[in-house]
Amino acid sequence: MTLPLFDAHSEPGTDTAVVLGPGASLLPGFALAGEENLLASLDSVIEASPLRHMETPGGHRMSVAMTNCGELGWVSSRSGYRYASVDPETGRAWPCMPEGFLLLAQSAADRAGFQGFVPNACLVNRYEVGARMTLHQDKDERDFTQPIVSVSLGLPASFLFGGERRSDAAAKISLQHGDVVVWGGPSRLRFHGVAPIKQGQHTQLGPVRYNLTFRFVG
Ligand code: MD3
Ligand code: FE
Repeated sequence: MTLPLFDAHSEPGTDTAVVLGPGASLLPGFALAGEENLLASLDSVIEASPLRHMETPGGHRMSVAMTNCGELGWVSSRSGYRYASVDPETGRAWPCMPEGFLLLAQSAADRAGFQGFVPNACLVNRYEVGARMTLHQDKDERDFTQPIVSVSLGLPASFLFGGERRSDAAAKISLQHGDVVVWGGPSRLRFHGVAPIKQGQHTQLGPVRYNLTFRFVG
C-alpha cells in the first residue's frame, strides 16, 4: 500500500510535519534551507573517510556504499555489525560531525518533539541506481529512547515502513531530496528498508541517492 501523503496541489511547506506513525514524523523539505552547506559538508566527510561497500556477516557485498562521521561509525564485516571509533579503511578516527549536520539533526528532532537529541554517530549511505536495503531493525545502539533522524538527498526513494515483526506488512513512503524523517518512540524498532532506487538524474547529485542517519549510540 502506498500512503498518499499529499498531492501536487497541497504539498506541505518546510514547516509542516506529517505523522507516519506513533513517534515517526516526516518533515518534507526540512533540509533544503541549509542545502548548500549540507552538500559541501557531505563532500568533505567523504573525502576524509571514503565511501565503501562493506561486507555482510554472511559474506555478501552490500549494494549501498557507506561511510560515517562523528565519534562512532557503524561498520559491517565478516565478524558482524558494530560501532567503532576508528575507520577500518583509513585507520584514523572518523571525520568530526560537521556543525551543520548536528544542528540540522537537532532542530529536526526538536520539531518532532524529541528535545535534547545529541547524536554521536552519522551513517552516510550512498545508493546508486538499483541499490536497495532489505528490511531490518536498527538495534546496534544501546539507547532506544533516542530517535534516529534521517535525511534524504538526491534521487527519490520508496521507503518501506514495516511493523514490529519482519513478516508484518510494510507501507511505502516516497522520500524526496531534502526530506527529513524522525523515527522515535514506538516506531524506533520497526522494520524498515529501501526499495531498489529507480533510474534518474538529480540536478546537483547526479544518478545517486544519499541518506544520512543520525544516531545516539549510547
Ligand atoms: C524506521 N537507512 O541506515 S533511513 C539505515 O534510506 C537505514 O538509507 C535507510 O535504514 C536509508 O539503517 C532508511 C530511515 C530510517 C532509519 C531508522 C529507522 C527509518 C527507520 C528506525 C526505525 C524505524
Ligand atoms: Fe535502518
